[in-house]
Amino acid sequence: MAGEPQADCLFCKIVAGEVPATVVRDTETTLAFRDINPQAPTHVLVIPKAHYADAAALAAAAPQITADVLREAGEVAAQEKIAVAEGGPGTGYRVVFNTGTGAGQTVFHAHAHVLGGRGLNWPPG
Ligand code: D5M
Repeated sequence: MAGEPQADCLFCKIVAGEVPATVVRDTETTLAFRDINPQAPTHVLVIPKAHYADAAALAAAAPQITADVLREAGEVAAQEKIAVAEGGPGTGYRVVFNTGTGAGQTVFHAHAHVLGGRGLNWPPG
């Protein structure tokens, strides 16, 4: 059920401490940890501790936790010193929710990718 821990979910296991992760921020409702396969010098995942399959399910069921995830994405960027509003390549950051396998989602527990520390192209690949 949405919001309840899922036995077969990798990120629920990270929340439960059953799978190790390099945690950079921890709040009552969210956890932020380094991506195991970083695509940029800073690549941190921010997840709700409660289980929702993707960003849309999270937003539909839990707007406050959605806001918590977005606020924490900004806090991660500030902590990583990439939250530069006006600067050149390598400053600023991107927050991405891959949603659906066709868009690259591989873990079906909602997560925001926080990417920065290098130039980021637009449109993304
Ligand atoms: O993003 C899922 C991301 O999760 C992907 O970038 C790899 C990352 N990942 C997978 N396993 C781990 C562990 N154990 N720790 C940290 N990061 C992990 P998606 O948008 O679903 O493709």
